[in-house]
Amino acid sequence: MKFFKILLILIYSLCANFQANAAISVIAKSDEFIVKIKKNRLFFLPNANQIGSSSFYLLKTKSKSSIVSVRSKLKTLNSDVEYIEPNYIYHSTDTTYGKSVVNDVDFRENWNLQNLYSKNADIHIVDLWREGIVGNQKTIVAIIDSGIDYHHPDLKKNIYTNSKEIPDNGIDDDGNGYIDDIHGWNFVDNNSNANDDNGHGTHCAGTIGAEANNSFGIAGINWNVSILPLKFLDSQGYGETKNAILAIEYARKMGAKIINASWGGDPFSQALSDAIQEANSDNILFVTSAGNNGMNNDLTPFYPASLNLPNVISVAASNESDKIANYSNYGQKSVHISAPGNNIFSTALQDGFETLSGTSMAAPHISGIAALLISQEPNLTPALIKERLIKSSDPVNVIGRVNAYNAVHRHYPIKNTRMKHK
Ligand SMILES: [Ca+2]
Ligand SMILES: [Ca+2]
Ligand SMILES: [Ca+2]
Repeated sequence: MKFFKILLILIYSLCANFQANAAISVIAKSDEFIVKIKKNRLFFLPNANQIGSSSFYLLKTKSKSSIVSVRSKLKTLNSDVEYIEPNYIYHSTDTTYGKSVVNDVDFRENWNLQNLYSKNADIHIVDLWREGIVGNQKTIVAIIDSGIDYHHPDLKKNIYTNSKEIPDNGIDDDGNGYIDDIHGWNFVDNNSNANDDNGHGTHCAGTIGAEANNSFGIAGINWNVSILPLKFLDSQGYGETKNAILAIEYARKMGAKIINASWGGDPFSQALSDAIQEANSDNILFVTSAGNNGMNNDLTPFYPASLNLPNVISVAASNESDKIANYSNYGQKSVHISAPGNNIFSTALQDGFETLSGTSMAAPHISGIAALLISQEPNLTPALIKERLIKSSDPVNVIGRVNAYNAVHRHYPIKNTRMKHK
C-alpha cells in the first residue's frame, strides 16, 4: 500500500510537467489520452477516470502533451498499462464536414483559411470569426491590379461604391477629377470601367473579402469590407509606373487604408517610391508581393517589395506544409512575412472560381488581416500594423507565417521578438 501511494505521487508530478511537442497531423485533444489496462489489473491515477466499466481510462494532463512523452513516462511507471493513444477526434462523413464555420459551399477548398488536416498551415482566422471579428465596411482596401469583376455574386456586396458620385451623368459630381467613378477607376483605358479582363485582381479580391454565409462560393478573410478596384494592369498583366502612381493618388483621395499590390519588377523607380512614401502620410499600408523568382531579395531587389519604407510590407508565399513555396522570393531583411500563396482557391471571371499560386495570392492575406486589425483598432499606423503582423507571426520559417488570431489579440511568439525587419 505504501508503495502504491509513492507511485501515485510520482506519476502525478510527471503528468503536470508533460511538455507540448510537435504538432500532431491528425486531430486529437492534446491534453487527453486513452489508457488501456491489462486484463484483471487495477489502475488508479488521480487524473484518470475509467471510461464506463471498461478497461479503458481517460487520462487528462495539465497541459498539452505529446503522445510520445506520455507513453514513455506512464509505461515505465506502470506495467499494468497495455497501450496509450491520443483521444482522437472523428468527424461525420456527411457533406457538411468542414463547413461548420460558414455555409459557403466551397469553403472546404480554402486550406489557407481553415486547414483541417495540417492545422498550423492556415492563417488562424476561424477563431476570430467565432469571436465576431469579421471586418467592417468602413475599411477601404484598394486593390491596384487588373481590375475586379465587381458584379461577381460573391464579391459585389463588398465592392466600394462612391456615394458622392451620380452614375452615368457625364459629370464629376464629387470633384475628385474622375467622371462617374462609382466603383473605382480604370487607369489603363482612363475610364470608369474598372472591370477585370485578366482575372488576377478578381482572385485577390476574393481572398480579402468574398461574401461569407451566402451559401455560395467561398468566404473572404473579411466578411465586411469595402474593396476599391483600381485597374492598372492590362489584360496581359502588365502595367506602367505612371498609372500605378495615379492609382495610389486615387486611393489616397478616397480614404483607403490599405493598398494591395500583387505585382512588381526589377527596375527601381524613385517616382513610385515617392508615391508610396507619400501614401504613408495618409496612413496607408502598402502590401506587396515578394516575387516568384525563387530569389533572395536581400541580394537581388524586386520592386516595389524591396523599397525600404515604413508602410511597405513584403510578402512571401507559404504552402500547404507551412514552408516557403519553392518559387517564392525570400530575404531575411527585405521580406517581412509569409502567407499562404500556394493553390489558393478564390473568385474568378465569369462568376467563377479558380485555384492560383504565387506571392500574388499571398499578399491579399496580409491585406485582409490588416483590414481586420483596422476594423478593431482604426487608429493604427501602417508602421504599427506592420510591426504587429511580423511580431505575431508563427516562427515556422525564417520568415514568419502570418497568424491572424495572434495579430488581433497581441500574442507574440517568443522567437519572433528577435526577428529582423525594417
Ligand atoms: Ca468623381
Ligand atoms: Ca457623375
Ligand atoms: Ca460566399
